[in-house]
Amino acid sequence: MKRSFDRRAFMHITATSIGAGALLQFMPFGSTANGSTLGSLLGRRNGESPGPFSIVQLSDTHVGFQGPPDPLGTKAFERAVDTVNALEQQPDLILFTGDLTHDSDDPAEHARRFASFKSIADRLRVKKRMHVPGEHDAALDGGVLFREHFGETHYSFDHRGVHFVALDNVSAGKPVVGAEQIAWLKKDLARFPKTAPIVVFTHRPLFDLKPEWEWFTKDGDEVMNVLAPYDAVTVLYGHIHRPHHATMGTAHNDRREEADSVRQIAALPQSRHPGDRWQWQAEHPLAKRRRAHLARDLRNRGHAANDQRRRLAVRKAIVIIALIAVAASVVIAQTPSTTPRVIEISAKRFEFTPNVVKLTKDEPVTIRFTSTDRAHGLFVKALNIDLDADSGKPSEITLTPHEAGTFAAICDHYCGSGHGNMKMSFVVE
Ligand SMILES: [Cu+2]
Repeated sequence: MKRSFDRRAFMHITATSIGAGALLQFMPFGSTANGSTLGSLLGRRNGESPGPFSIVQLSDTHVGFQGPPDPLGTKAFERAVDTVNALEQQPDLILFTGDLTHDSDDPAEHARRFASFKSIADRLRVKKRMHVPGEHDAALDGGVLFREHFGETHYSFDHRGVHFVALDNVSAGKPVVGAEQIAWLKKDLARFPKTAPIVVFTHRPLFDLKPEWEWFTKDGDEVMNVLAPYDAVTVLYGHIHRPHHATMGTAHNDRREEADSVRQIAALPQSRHPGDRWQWQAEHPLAKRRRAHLARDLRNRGHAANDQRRRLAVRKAIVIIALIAVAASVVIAQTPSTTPRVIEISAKRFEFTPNVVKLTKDEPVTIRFTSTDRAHGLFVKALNIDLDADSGKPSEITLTPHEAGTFAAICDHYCGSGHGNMKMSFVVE
């Protein structure tokens, strides 16, 4: 018999900053009729009855990084361990959302940093600890050292009736989850009813928080589409340090980071007013995807969404996509067939040459991207530039910018500890 459940009946999650990270409290509403029915169903499936519990999320400990502007280094992590150990009610489990270690070009030194992370973490009273890698742990060696210490980079497990999913969006070297892992996720979730509470934890945000700072996951939309049919999904992530951090990639040990990322979850519903949505959508054609995505994201965080409004929003998004497609084809049809100007951009650790490129509005141009040392990326979401180059392997794209402005470009292929500052800009006039 098919039953319909109140989507909010089962699980309520509250997040509190504990200075060192975030304390998340899960409260099943077993006392309501719907809540207890779902609770016993999940209990049968998982062999474990749901009950109230708490977890702690810690992130970006960057063990091995020491020096200005972060003189505390691993001491900050040691303090976090003390803070969690001092909690009167110890959490059931601790989730680490990546960048456990700071990378080193010397694999032996990086291995020592993993060992050091482990010995500090072992002082935690909570023994059930789960990890996902950050780009500093796994982007340079494809996750080899991480696997040696913690096992697979993506996996799932159940705890007290909640299904936890660890996703890896770093070890490909780029901010992607990848088709193989998405197929695994689909299969993993297929055995659960749509009402099952799910917690996904990963390093980078799965939505476009700030793509120009690499605060996003390229195929995050595809992941969200897999999660969208489920009614109670929470996504936890690390990676971002603070909302207005200008020198991302350096002040790594600020433990407030986690609380900030959780607070963003709490703050996001403000954007749900239809007025905000439309303003946002009008800002740039590419924002339509981001907006449709955010609606799903919010819904997945357990906020009740009005079904009708949601359907309407989806229809609007489809209409906008269709209109853009038509407009684009008209532009293509009218563009005279001239050979576009070619602009060469060369990359090496950790700079682009040139680092400012001027483009003319409505003039087609070919960007040819080369590297003189190792794999790098050139990524500007607003201009649709997404190129990769390795030594001796250039790539190119021809495009026509239709909007004036300055657009920041990043290297989105993790290339070492100076990677976070590897930027350039395109000025369209
Ligand atoms: Cu690079």
